[in-house]
Amino acid sequence: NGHNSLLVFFTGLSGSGKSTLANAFEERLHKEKIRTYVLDGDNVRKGINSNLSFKPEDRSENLRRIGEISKLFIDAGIIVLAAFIAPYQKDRESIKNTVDAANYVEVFVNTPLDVCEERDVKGLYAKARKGQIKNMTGVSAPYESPIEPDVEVSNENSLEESVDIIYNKIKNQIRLK
Ligand code: GGZ
Repeated sequence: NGHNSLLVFFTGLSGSGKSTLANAFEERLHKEKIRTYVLDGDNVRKGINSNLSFKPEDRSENLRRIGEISKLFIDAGIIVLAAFIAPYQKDRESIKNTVDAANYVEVFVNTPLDVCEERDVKGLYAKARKGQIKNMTGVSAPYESPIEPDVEVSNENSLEESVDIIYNKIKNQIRLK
């Protein structure tokens, strides 16, 4: 009856909808009685990673720790849903190696910058444009789009559609074992 544990890693710009999607996907898994844990900026950057900034080296260290934390949850039989910008391909690859490629599903939340910037939920883009925040992804720091994501969704998909797309992608992985 056990299921394979996994890391479903949501990458995309600030405001792309990663956390919203991770939380909606979690609800879907709970309906199937699957145990999950959501990792995002709210519980990781405010806690264990509160000493880290948005410089490239600190983003890498943020993501290294997220990979190691995910590995522990996977060992405990839990499906991890992680929502982080993760702008560098090399950091995403490191995470994939840490948890093992077989346990890693990459979801590219490909909402364009202009849409994210239009939303600007936290006002960060406006501040970045005025030079009040440095290293803002998409404005003054890079975002390297995933080369071969396992799943790609965007603002053109409804939340329900996106959840279905991801669920269809992983359903075989979580039922076999
Ligand atoms: C990008 C920033 C920045 C800068 C603060 N650049 O939309 P949010 O607010 O709630 O989520 C973003 C979060 C990004 O943290 P991550 O840990 O996901 O980034 S990374 O994977 O690159 O380490 C955003 C907020 O932090 N935020 N300053 N300069 N996002």
